[in-house]
Amino acid sequence: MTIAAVDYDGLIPNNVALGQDVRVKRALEKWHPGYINWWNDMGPEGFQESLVYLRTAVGVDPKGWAKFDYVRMPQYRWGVLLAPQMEGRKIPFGRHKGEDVWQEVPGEYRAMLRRLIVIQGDTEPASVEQQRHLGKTAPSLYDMRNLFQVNVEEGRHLWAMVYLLQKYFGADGREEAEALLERRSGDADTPRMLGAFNEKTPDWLSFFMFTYFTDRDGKMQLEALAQSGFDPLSRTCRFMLTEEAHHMFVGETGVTRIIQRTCEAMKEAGIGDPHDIGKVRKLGVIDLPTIQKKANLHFSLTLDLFGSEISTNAANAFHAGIKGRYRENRLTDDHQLEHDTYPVLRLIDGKIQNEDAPALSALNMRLRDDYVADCNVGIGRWNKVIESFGIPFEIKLPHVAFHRHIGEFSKIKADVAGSVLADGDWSARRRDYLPSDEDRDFIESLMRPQFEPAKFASWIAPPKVGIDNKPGEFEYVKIV
Ligand code: BYC
Repeated sequence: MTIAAVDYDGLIPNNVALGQDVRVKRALEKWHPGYINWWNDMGPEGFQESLVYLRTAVGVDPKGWAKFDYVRMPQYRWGVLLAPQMEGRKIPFGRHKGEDVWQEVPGEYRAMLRRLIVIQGDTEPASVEQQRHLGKTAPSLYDMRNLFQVNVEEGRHLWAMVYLLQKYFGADGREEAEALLERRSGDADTPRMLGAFNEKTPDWLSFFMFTYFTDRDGKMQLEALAQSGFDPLSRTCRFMLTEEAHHMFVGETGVTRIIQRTCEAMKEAGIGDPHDIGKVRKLGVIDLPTIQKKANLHFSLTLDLFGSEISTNAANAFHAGIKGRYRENRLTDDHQLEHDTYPVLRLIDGKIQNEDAPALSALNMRLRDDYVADCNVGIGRWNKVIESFGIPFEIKLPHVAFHRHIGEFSKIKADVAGSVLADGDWSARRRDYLPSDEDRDFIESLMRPQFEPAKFASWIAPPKVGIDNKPGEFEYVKIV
């Protein structure tokens, strides 16, 4: 394995020898102003002149790939970075299993690959658009910096996909790269491609839930694409995963700190009943039942991102060697799955039941199962905090049939335990499961900025450690 040095001399930092690839270099340089215009129009609102203590990728060696420094966001060095090429890598699954990986796009899989890369690319700017208003209500400079770090890295992930489109898909790729800058999250005429990326992220609890749940879909999908027989895609996704880990850290620790603060305030005030919402809210913290409702919302919206439980697209992509399973290389079956089955939760005669389906068709379901297991790990940690205060409350993931818009359960209404409800019952109980207008208004009322170093809004505890081991009073953003 050789680690190519990153070239920082040109407009676009890269480790793909862009200097010797005049066609792609020109295409990316031509795309660059449109990207900066998009960032200025749709990236974080305000703070563009502020100095933000950001990490920038300067290499792809897992032992030391980033450096930290104050940067104005529009001057961030968005670059094209691929994980090192692995000598002799073979296609790990599907009908081409064991053949050499492809360094060029196989003609027969061109459309399929392009579609997957475009969908992946579309989510990156979408999330920046969704989060663009949050800077002005940041609960601390530490959190503001983390938001902007996530935003610039999502921008870099867009660059990663655009590089693949420009390099390997000719004129179609250039058109798709332009279209990625034209769609807008939530726009009635030109929305982003996947449902969850057109939802609002109106407050910081939503932001942390989004980075916990939705960025975790990013992790699962990138892990599946990192297995790809198309080696440039695999290498690109492998490096994106390195950055993605921080985004989920922001989500998990953000929610932990909110829970921590709520529990502390309840204890100080001698409130033992977590359902005494009125009293808890008077303390200026977010009650645990509302945190649960936000988790219900973001988890269910994110489940939709896995597509239908039974999917020919997923079967074809696996069979072709284009998109694998979560950590395919650690699985011990034949990696072809032509004779296997997988249990799929389906709606049969109005009841939710498991049914064995051909394993190839059930790959979205399988990835979703891996995702749910991964979500539960951090939730266990949230519950440990609540337990340590002796408060009788447990955050739980809702049933996978709850509040779905894609797939098997989009036709029914189910409660959080997975019982099928009549439409009238759903309308009556919806506010017990999902944030109501009053819940949203309450959370919004707390979203007041706290921009003094070392200070935090009333509803969130400080982090245990600073970014880059900086001390508590460190000024993560110098606001201009
Ligand atoms: N909304 O066979 P089906 C991330 C469409 S997140 C709207 O059931 P398939 C990030 C589907 O396109 C990770 N449409 O599903 C996180 C298809 O349409 P066509 C993003 C949907 O194709 C946070 C039709 O329904 N990456 O990185 O097996 C911040 C039938 O589809 C939806 C990827 O998703 C939906 N939710 O699987 C920043 C990886 N679901 O083609 C970033 C690439 C399905 O028939 N994408 N449809 O017109 C894929 O692997 C697959 O496209 C999907 C869907 C998993 C999304």
